[in-house]
Amino acid sequence: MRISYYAADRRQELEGRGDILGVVGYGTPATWEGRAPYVATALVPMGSPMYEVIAGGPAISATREGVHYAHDGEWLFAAVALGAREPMASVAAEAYGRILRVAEGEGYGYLIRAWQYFPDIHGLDQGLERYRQFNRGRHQALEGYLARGGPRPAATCIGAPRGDLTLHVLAHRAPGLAIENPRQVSAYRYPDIYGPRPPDFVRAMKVASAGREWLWISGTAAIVGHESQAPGDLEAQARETFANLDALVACAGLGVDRQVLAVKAYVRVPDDARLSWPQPWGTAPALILRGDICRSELGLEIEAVVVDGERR
Ligand code: 3EB
Repeated sequence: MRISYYAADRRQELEGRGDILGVVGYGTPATWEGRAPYVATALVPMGSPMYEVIAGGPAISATREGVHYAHDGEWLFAAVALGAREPMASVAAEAYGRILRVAEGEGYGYLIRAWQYFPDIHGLDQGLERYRQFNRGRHQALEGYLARGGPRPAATCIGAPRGDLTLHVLAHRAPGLAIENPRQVSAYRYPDIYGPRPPDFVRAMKVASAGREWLWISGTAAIVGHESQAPGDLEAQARETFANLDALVACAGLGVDRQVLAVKAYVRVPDDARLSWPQPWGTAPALILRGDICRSELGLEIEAVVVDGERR
């Protein structure tokens, strides 16, 4: 598995490759000529349009139930886009339902990582914030999977400026190991002051693959316990966010040879992109995107992939 960011003008070289499991576009065109599944998100990066490429072994691509997916015998990437104007709980349930049927049907029955973007995340839908409605629908769709012992994925959920709900996931043939953060209440145990259903995700997922340990870290913000920290103070939010990221890496028990492969940061206000980044986060390939963090008082969220460099 490889994760890389490419400037959008390198599109043609990417479209010809056969090892790509999924391509995620930020500020890029709606269409794609290659075989790999493609998600055109409505999120726009700082700077110029970019493609994120998740590559693996020789990939088989297909479409079912409107889900574009590809798999390489170990990993499956699957993506779906649905109009986001209907009740958000139904849209979320439909998106997760389709993705789960496809992943389980192809034999990749374990969700590792999910990304979900949709517009107007703080808007009201039947008297409840759309993000909270999303959590209701996600939970409904995941109930059977969780009852079968399926682990919640690591996840990111960000408000986009326009467009559809896009949900894309990585699933694996074997389950990952959930890593929670001792500084934070597990999100799936949040009290109901954050909505009738808690968000179904874990703070990070660890997976053994190609002789290495892979840590997929969820979107991570300035939350300690279950409470948002330092509303309105982005520098302080950044410090708490990096402390949360460091705590997750420490808990995951990766070796000293670990390496941050890729980072994505989401900032509510474009000017807030000029943060100072501590090591090891500051030197990794990074994409900074404009997006709405799902709690309106928070201005920053950061996700990452860290790999243990020692072959076992
Ligand atoms: C938080 O920790 C911040 O609903 O899937 C981060 C990552 C957040 C994923 C999700 C929400 C989600 O609660 C928000």
